[in-house]
Amino acid sequence: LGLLGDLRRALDAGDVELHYQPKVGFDGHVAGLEALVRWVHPDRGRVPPDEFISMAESSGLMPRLTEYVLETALGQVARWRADGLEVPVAVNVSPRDVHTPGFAGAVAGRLARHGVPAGALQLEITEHVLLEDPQRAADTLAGLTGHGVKMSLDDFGTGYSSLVHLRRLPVSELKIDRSFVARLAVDNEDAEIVRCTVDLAHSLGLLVVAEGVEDDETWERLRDLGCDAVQGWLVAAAMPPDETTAWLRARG
Ligand code: G
Ligand code: G
Ligand code: NA
Ligand code: MN
Repeated sequence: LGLLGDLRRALDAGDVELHYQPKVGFDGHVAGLEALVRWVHPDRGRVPPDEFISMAESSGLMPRLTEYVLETALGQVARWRADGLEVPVAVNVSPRDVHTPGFAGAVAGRLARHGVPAGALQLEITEHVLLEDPQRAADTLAGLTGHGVKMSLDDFGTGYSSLVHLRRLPVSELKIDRSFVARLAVDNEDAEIVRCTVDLAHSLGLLVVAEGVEDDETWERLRDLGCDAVQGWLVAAAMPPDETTAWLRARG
């Protein structure tokens, strides 16, 4: 498959981009930015992330992709900080990464090299990290939080979400999957699911971010349900670095 080799070369050449999507509180404060990879293939054009991420996952290229994303994101965070913009950035990591021996120490090393405090980095994981070797995963996550890195549980509510996972994972934030958020304003069951998730998360001391917020009505419902922050096209889509800088400055 030529696409895999092309991705590997693009990573080596620095031809894969990160875009950044804001997470914003209901009072307007910027809680953070999520880094999202973007790859424009020279012949095929834009390749959907879902496509090349699952390819990287199944082919063994994921550690290289994550290393690239962490390096790029931390470099950007360091530049923003030097310019007085102190916004935390979230990087998505895959189960494969969490099971890579030495991952926690490697992340700490990268933070140190970039002169970025651990509190400026967040890692988004999914419950899939507990599928393979829950103990190894728990140890790695404990190592990361021990270094001061904040963990966020992504796509909550999809797949096989369970309370056991919530209890076992040292996360400080829970992201409600956009499949529940999308029809929140028109579907009572989705609204109830979101309400229960917010209450559960809060009772466990977690912050709640709703993904995929596209309209004002959904924003208002989430605010009324006590959600802490939103992410979605209503606020901003993922933006290239320069546009993100301008967006952050315009926000004050
Ligand atoms: O914007 P969007 O199409 O980028 O994202 C599609 C999917 O790809 C989402 O599930 C998102 O979490 C995932 N994704 C985006 N960027 C990264 C990344 O850098 N690493 C990993 N592992 N997943 C990512
Ligand atoms: O799995 P993860 O939650 O990281 O996926 C994020 C995905 O959701 C990305 O593909 C991103 O581009 C997309 N996304 C972000 N905001 C919105 C939104 O408001 N609506 C929709 N439909 N997708 C969104
Ligand atoms: Na994510
Ligand atoms: Mn998600």
